[in-house]
Amino acid sequence: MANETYDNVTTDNRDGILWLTINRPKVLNALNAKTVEEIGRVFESALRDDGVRCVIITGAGDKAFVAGADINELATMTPVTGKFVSEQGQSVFLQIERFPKPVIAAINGFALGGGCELALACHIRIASEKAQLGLPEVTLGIIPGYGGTQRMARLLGKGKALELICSGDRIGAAEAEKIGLVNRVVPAEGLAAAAEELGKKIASRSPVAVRAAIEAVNRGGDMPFEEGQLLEATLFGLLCSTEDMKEGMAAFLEKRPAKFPGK
Ligand code: CO8
Repeated sequence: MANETYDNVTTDNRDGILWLTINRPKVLNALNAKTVEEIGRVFESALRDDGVRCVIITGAGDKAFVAGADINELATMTPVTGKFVSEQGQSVFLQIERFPKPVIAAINGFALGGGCELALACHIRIASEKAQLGLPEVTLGIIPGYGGTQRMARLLGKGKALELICSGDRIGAAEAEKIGLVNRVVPAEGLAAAAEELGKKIASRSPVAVRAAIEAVNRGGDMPFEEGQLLEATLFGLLCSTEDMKEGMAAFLEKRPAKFPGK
């Protein structure tokens, strides 16, 4: 991670919590193709880095998480480049969703279009009370292209997703929490601490168990129920062979905190 250089994002590993900040504040952190490519590289590098236990994604400045794909770039797209750029983003966002360590979106402001889709790809979303979320693509004559039609419908149900996607409406943090689009809303000044506290808590749990939980929920959710249950049982069985399982059980029985080796 130390050798990587990025133009449009910054990274900062604080005690195993990797902060990934989308850093194009002049355009409210809009995602151009280069930024999406850099996000992908950060995750590739974080995957191999044992010093990273959790990733928190946020936006630079106090106004926006990410205000969408970069409309300057979108405006020049042809059918061929549009499909390519959409697929490139979909593959990076899938990399985030399938990341084996927890990924938290700390939504510090506008999370619109591709920005809302980026938050949807994260495992957990915490929003500042100043956040505004939405998928306004239809106001531009397009639809979400970074997995938003699929993830929003799976998270909120078809009816609510179609209302938001087809109206293009922005909603505030409180409404987003009410419908389940974000897990929790906190005061703006407490957002970083809340995200970090949750990240640290998850990082203190068994890494192999957390990894299996993410896989069971994500992959299982895309399977018929019985196959999802089979995946769950198989992962459960696998965990019974781990040092983490032995340590977790022993620590409970010995009435001490567990120290998971992550194996
Ligand atoms: N792209 C490029 N520039 C942007 C974007 C964006 N998404 N959002 C804001 N900016 C720029 C503005 O143009 C402005 O630039 P300048 O200072 O040079 O005029 C600067 O950021 C500040 O923005 P505003 O002055 O507009 O700030 P306001 O506080 O008045 O408004 C809003 C903030 C409401 C967020 C407003 O900027 C806005 O509506 N932005 C666009 C939101 C949007 O429509 N996002 C969806 C884009 S489409 C998309 O994300 C598709 C994703 C899938 C793509 C898949 C295939 C590639």
